[in-house]
Amino acid sequence: MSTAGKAIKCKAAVLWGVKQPFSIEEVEVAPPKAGEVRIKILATGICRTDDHPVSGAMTTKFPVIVGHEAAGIVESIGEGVTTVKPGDKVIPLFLPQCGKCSSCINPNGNLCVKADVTGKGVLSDGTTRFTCKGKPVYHFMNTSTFSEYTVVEESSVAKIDAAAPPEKVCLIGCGFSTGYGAAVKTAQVTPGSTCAVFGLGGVGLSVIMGCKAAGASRIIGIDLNKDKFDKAKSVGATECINPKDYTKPINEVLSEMTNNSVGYTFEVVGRLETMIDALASCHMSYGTSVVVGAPPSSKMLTYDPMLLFTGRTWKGCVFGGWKSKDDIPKLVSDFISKKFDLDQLITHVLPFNKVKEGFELLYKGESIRSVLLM
Ligand code: COD
Ligand code: ZN
Ligand code: ZN
Repeated sequence: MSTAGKAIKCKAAVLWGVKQPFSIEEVEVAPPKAGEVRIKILATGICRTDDHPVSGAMTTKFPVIVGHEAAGIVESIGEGVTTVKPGDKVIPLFLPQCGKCSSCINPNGNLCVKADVTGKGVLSDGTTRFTCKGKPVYHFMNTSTFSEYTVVEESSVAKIDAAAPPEKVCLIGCGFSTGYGAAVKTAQVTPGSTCAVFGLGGVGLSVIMGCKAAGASRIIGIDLNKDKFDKAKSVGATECINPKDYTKPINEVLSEMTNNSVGYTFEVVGRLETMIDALASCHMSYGTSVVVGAPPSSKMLTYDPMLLFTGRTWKGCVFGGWKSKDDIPKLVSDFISKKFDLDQLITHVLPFNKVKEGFELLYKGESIRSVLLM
């Protein structure tokens, strides 16, 4: 029996407040309104940002359903939707692409105005599509994927190849693309170049994969935890160093190691100190440094402007610089044609009701990415 046009009752992980545990609840998911799409989620990854509403690092309205890195199938569409249809395999987009705002129109922009950066938690008409125990439940980052069904706007969903394995390509919805794009799209790493990647978590590993795909000859991984080195080398780092093993500043260490030829550096830690270290470590005249890690909120940094005056380029990017709706289908095709391997990033696969265990693995630093199967 078709569910189109009717509310669907299903399981979702609901957060009732800051520092509260995830609670698996029965929720009601309303049918999509005009311009909206209801998706049956098949697999969703756990990203650190999903913990921000729990810890209070990100302002959200409660109760809320988080989750923003997923793959699923379109269950039904609202009036006027043309870019997806029921049965299509899709990836929800935490960074929408409306196609009309100034970022979307410019070939080099991707931070669409429809992104929910302030945590409004509602769709365009100002309401939510979820209810639980008679209360409205808020959306998160336009996606809310920790639910068997979710409703998103058409600008927040991309159709992908029907053959794509959801339990792997869900990572293309956030972590993988953020790192990989920083190298291939934002920095545009050139063949034969030397790259240095600060921070070897899942996003840093994805940066390394991007540098490798772009043909870099040397990729130096940098982390305070040497346990991260083996994985970094297996995804493409040619060598790894720990700043704690040196007394000299890390930019001098890198310059000596490479005969002063580091073309590209990436900050994938999210700390002010490493942002400056990464900037200082790229070549003074032709180097480019990309800030990938989200900076701590309301912090300013001071740096020597001579670092820029001499010729360095300092850039940042959200979601790797990709235009989500256009580029995600291409990244999925690249995955299917084995341009990169996502298995290296997926350390744990758990059933959806083990969401708490998934977060425990993240807090203990035991996982790179955990994927929940619905
Ligand atoms: N020097 C070198 N390495 C360090 C240092 C340091 N001073 N301090 C910590 N590290 C290492 C840690 O040992 C760890 O290995 C790594 O840095 C960080 O890795 P993880 O596993 O904590 O985190 P990731 O890779 O999953 O994500 C880190 C980011 C900073 C990229 C992430 O938090 C972030 O800011 N993402 C981008 C923001 C964004 O795009 N958000 C939108 C949707 S999520
Ligand atoms: Zn994320
Ligand atoms: Zn837009």
